[in-house]
Amino acid sequence: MSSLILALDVYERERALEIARETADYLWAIKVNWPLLIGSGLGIIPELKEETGLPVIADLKLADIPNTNRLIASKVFEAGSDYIIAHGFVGSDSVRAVMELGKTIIVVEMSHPGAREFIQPVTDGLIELANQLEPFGVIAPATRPERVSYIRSKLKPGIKVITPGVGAQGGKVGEVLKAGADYIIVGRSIYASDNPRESARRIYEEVKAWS
Ligand code: BMP
Repeated sequence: MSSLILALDVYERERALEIARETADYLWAIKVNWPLLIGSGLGIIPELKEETGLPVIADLKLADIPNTNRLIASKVFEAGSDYIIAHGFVGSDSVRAVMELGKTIIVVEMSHPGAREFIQPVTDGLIELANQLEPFGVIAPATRPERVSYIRSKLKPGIKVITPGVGAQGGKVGEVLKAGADYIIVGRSIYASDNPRESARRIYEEVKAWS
């Protein structure tokens, strides 16, 4: 089974469906974020599932009070999303509101440089939150493999480590898998390349070689 997740950050429905179709053979799941949801609407979720047969992760990075998180997550799970990504820093009640409705991934540390300012100092608390709530998985930064190892070492074994930041942000497949990542998220290096299918295939082969 593939461990590659495509971050399908395009606006247009047709383009999203075409890229999904071309790359599906090499993917474990497709991640949809605000660009695609704003550009194409929630209806893109069941369309992607029907087109590819793959799970869909809605990367909403929910960060609201429990009631609002619940109002949003219920519609997105109803639309067919298999997983929702939520922020942990808003507290366990807000995350629990999402987890009660479906499989959830908690952000414990982000991949961009600015994550060092506020998120990294609270990563330990977010790991503790994840260990207490036992979500499907957590987000950890492929751009900092040493942090992926650290997060993996502190997390309960069953919780998956899902790592964005490979490719365009500088993260390397081999390093992040060696550090303990279960899944790799790749966006621009696939969807913005001249040949998304070939780019997905190459990354898939690299993941396979390191797994
Ligand atoms: P790209 O490979 O083009 O950099 O895309 C990465 C994807 O993962 C984007 O959808 C981004 O919003 C998401 N992401 C990230 O890059 N870093 C994080 O810490 C968390 C994310 O969800």
